[in-house]
Amino acid sequence: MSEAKHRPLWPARNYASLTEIPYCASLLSYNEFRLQYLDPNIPVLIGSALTAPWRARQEWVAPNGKPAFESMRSSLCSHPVEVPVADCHCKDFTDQKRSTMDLKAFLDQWEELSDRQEPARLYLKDFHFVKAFPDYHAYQTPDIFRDDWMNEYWTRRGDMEDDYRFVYCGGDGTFTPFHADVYRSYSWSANICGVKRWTLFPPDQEHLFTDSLGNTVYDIENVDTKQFPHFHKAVRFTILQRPGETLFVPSGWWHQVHNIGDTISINHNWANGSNLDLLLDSLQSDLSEVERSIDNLQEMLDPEEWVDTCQNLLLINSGWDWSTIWNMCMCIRSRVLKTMKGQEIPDSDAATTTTAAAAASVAATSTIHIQPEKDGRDHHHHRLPLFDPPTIDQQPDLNLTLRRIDHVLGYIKGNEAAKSFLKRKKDIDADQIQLLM
Ligand SMILES: O=C(O)CCC(=O)C(=O)O
Ligand SMILES: [Fe+2]
Repeated sequence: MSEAKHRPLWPARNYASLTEIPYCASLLSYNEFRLQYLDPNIPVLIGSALTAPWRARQEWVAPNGKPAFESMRSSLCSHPVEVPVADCHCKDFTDQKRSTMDLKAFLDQWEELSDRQEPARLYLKDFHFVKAFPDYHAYQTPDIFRDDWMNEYWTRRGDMEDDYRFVYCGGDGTFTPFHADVYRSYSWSANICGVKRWTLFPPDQEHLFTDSLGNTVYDIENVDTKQFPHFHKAVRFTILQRPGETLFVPSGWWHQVHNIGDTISINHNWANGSNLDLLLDSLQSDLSEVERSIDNLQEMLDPEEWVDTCQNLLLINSGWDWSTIWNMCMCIRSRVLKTMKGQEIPDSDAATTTTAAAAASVAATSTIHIQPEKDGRDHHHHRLPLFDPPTIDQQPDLNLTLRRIDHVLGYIKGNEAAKSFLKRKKDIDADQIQLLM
């Protein structure tokens, strides 16, 4: 057999020799990005050329470098838009207290504070911008980040309950508490205006910032040394992200983010074959935590009820269960197989077709559909599809991708509880169930 078959599916990840977060002033090719940062799971800060053409960089920033409040109000606030906001002065378990408000009201109060040069407390975060403004085209997903299975999967599913494409807006002093991203996904974060100070911690240091009850540090600048006596030993890197710059945040790196001055950023959570093993670990460890927390119930439930109860809780607590990773893998597997057979070549030309046309072309070759426009109308010819599928040269070798996916499917097939759960799940295709036999 060919040597490729025996190559490890994931390269070793080793952070010991890293002395600072690399900065890349010029644009990176996909292969440079994959070999130097994505596969080794190392952060990189990329210069502002990457975002220079974006509409957001042109229309959301005033000549003085502050947010272009008036221009944003006029292009985004012609109708009420409810946005999520966090109160940075109010801790709520591991997060900040969340609520929602109207976008215009948010911009108005922000501008007032900014004019008075007062620190802010409300932070507009996790705003699903593409979902709210599908025709706006504030930015284009950079080529190096387009192999994105999470957003591809949720978009192809059509119900769009979940996507991971966000806008953040916060005044001076707003911050995001210490965390690692959901599912151990990657994130990329592009600063539109303002400066962010990031502190990043390489993986596998959780024991230094988790107490005996499982609580983790909330604010790295205010750590209770009695509760977390070893926190000071954790290796960390601090970096300033300036206007236009984009940070790649690797899988499983804990981080905290502070806004310096008025800041707007765009970010995606994303995942692909390069961190699929880490996603699987993360699901497994979230599940173990759920099982531990209710292990007193196990003897009262029959085995199927026990599995279903744990999966239900996992979905509520962590936003996913076995079917999420299974369905995502199947969705990407089907797209990859079609590409290999030459049936569906993802091409950046797709970006010039209408959403309805993109939906029809995907529907013709896939069992998973992109939903056409709700009103059924054909919306002009300059629309992007709701996600930017990677071209062949914006993803690793497709054979490697298939082997990675099959590794995860194989793991699930070997796990009796996972298998029995999936066989009972209604949203798994009957022919996919065959694969579980
Ligand atoms: O910009 C922020 O406040 C948080 C961003 C973040 O946590 C991320 O991109 O992963
Ligand atoms: Fe994050």
